[in-house]
Amino acid sequence: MSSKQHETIYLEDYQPPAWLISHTELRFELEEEQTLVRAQLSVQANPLVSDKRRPLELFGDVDMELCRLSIDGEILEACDYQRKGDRLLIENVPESFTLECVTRLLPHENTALEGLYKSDGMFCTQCEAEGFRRITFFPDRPDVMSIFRTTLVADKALYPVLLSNGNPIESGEDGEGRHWVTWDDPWPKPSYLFALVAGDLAMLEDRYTTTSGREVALRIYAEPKDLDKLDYAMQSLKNAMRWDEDVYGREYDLDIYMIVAVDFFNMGAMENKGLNIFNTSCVLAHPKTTTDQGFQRVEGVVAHEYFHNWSGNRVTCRDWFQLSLKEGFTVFRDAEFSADMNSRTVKRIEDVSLLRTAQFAEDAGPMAHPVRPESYMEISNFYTLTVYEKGAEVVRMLHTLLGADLFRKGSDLYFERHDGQAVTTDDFVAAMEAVSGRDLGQFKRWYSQAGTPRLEVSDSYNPETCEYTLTVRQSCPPSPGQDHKQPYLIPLNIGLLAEDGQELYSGMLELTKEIQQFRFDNIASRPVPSLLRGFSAPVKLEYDYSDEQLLMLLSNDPDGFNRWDAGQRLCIRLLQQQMQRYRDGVPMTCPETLVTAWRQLLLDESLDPAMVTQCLRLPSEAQLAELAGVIDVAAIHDAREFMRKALAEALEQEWLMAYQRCDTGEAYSPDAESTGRRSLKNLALAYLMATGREPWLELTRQQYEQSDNMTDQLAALSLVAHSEFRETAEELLQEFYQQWQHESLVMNQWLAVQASDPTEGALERVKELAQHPIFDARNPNKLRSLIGSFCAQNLSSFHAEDGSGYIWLADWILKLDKQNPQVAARLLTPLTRWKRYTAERGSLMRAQLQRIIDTNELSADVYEVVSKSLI
Ligand code: 0A1
Ligand code: ZN
Repeated sequence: MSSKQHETIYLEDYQPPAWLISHTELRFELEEEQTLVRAQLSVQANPLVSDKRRPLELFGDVDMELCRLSIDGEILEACDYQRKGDRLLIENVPESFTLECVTRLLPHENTALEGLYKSDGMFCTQCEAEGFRRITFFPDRPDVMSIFRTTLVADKALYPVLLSNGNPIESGEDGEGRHWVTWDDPWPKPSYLFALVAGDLAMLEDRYTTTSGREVALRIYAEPKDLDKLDYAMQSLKNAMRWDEDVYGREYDLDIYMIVAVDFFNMGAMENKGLNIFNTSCVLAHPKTTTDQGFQRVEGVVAHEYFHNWSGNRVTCRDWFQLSLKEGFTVFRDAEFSADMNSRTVKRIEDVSLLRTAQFAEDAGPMAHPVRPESYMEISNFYTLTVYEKGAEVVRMLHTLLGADLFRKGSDLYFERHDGQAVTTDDFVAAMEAVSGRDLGQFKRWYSQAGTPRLEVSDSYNPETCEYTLTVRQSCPPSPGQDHKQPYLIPLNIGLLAEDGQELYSGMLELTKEIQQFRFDNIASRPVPSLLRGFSAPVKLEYDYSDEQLLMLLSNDPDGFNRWDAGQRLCIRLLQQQMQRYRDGVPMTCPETLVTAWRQLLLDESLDPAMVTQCLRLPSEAQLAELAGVIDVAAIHDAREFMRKALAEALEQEWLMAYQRCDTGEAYSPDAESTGRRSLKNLALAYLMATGREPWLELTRQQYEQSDNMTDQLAALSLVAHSEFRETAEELLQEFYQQWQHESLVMNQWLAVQASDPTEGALERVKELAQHPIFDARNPNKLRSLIGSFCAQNLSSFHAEDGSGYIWLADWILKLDKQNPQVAARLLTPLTRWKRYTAERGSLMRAQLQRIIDTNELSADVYEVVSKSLI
């Protein structure tokens, strides 16, 4: 059994800090074998806390070596303090004093990638959420904000660049080839926003002038070989800075803004004050090595981290239960930015698709939690789709309910009231209440209740009185620890359309009760309702549409999002019918009505190719799984493959015409229009390949060989790699490897393409790839590309009947738990959903979870996820 007891932390136990740290001075002696950290903290009793006898509580990793501890110059002996787990307590300290602490770190052995570690020879840090306690003993909690001054000392030849937060104020050399730089950050910040970097880095520099005239130096650092991949991130950064001034009135507040790209990183990127650290996958971009999706991710993540400077840094979180205060708001901000830079509707479709597949599945799984969780064992497990994406939907609903102008007034008030403070989601809502004069008490249930609400909508029409009535019933299924839910305040955007598509009404309904009726007068004939326009709330909406009504909405709804959604509803219904046929052993069919509707979309050259692509993409296997009562992997896979092939064959000529139309031969550009054309071109190619006919293999191969950009090359590679043309698949995969083996990010794609190949023998292939020289099990990007893609993208192979996929994943989890618990806990997610699968598979999955929990000394990260999944 797991011998280690992991403590649960509760929101209701929150206590303000008894001790504050006004200033923190840090000195890092960075060496190859060790790093010595000297920390000097100016400590004061918190005037707002009356109990003055509370001991000074510092956090420090259990394995961190404490070399020296002193108060006002007097050394403390071991008997003067207590170390309990990751806590260090000192009793009877004066009202105000200087605490000095020296710790010894071994960054080169740090494989967890939290605290100070090495990535490809450079030193870097990751302190959110609780990484600073792996650097020194500190009140490592976000409501303790301090002014930091940091000196880095290192070998000048190996680490010519020494960076930390704020501005460099002094530097020098100390003989023996070592140099030092002191950085000063004038803004008080919580320890999770501290960062340092030391390495041999190349830099792209630019400038930005804020509206009020502040000159800001923009510097993006990377390994010298990647210097040519930084322009897009720089342009995105400047766009984001301008956008935040225009849309939120927020300016940058330091003289330098730095981004550093590192290859070893647990997440996407980190908003450390003035010194963002980025996963290379979220900052490097070049047409030859980066896909359109990659470009969009860079733009979005650069903006996200920049926006945190206000929503997260200037106003931060009181405690980690409030994580969505900064993350939900910042995701909403970056989504709106991306919508303004590209196509608004396409961005919305992409975000909603992610929410419906992954976040809804989280809401229905054992780790379901509210946007503001009530308890956790390991906070790293709560950097979730619920906190980020559903949190962003909650902010979006406030925007919808208040309207853009009041929302802006509310955000102005929030920033003004709380600048320099660590606050709660209640404070955010209070600002919105103050500017709108509304009571948002009921709305706050979105923060406290978990689960995806369900809206059942029915209607009636009286031709004599011309009255149309919508009846809406809301409910929300139970989730762990919450059996009964109270009704939510839900903004429901709708339209009413006449049968010829003319819009009779459009507006927002506010739902507050379990059952509510809305009456519309003067409606001349029975309308077709267009419901939940723009996905105005993160709910599952049910209404009994006929196929004809969906087809009508697909071609006529003025709301682009709902046009797409109508098509998806129809496809889902048809796919579910095929799944039933599959189970009944009856031949599957593809209705002519669908073929006709798709033909129209394909031939209409006036439509936006990006939108057409979204409409002609079948719902993913993951989404069909989320919608299923009991997940039958084989039925989902076969029904979807059947439909893909049927639509491929029925529209072969049209796919070819679309391909040719979009294959313009223009030079690569990542703008929305060209991206849209490439997306339709590659979708058409995918359908052509789905026919299994040789000429399309030739066309795909030609595209592979002739394309000048990674989007087209990778699309062609993955089509061939996932096809039955195994010989060509092997050949191209090998060729691609030869061409790109020195580009780490491209190799991640190469691994992911193979890991998601559903054809026979997938597990054997991924096992071999794990032995391949380019695979590095210490690099989270490589783990995500191979293990993550296989388990989450390749459902039919991962869920092989004999359970071999589950055993393979559990083997990895046990190995990774010792090395990088955060990544291990994340990769584990697919196993935790065992209750959703058919009985045999479910019990095989459960058996592997049991095997994991029966192991000694599990990390809190993995223990929390596994133990909650087994309840
Ligand atoms: N605040 C970052 C996310 C992040 C969280 C934890 C990390 O390390 C374990 C790293 C990054 C963001 O929202 O971008
Ligand atoms: Zn964030």
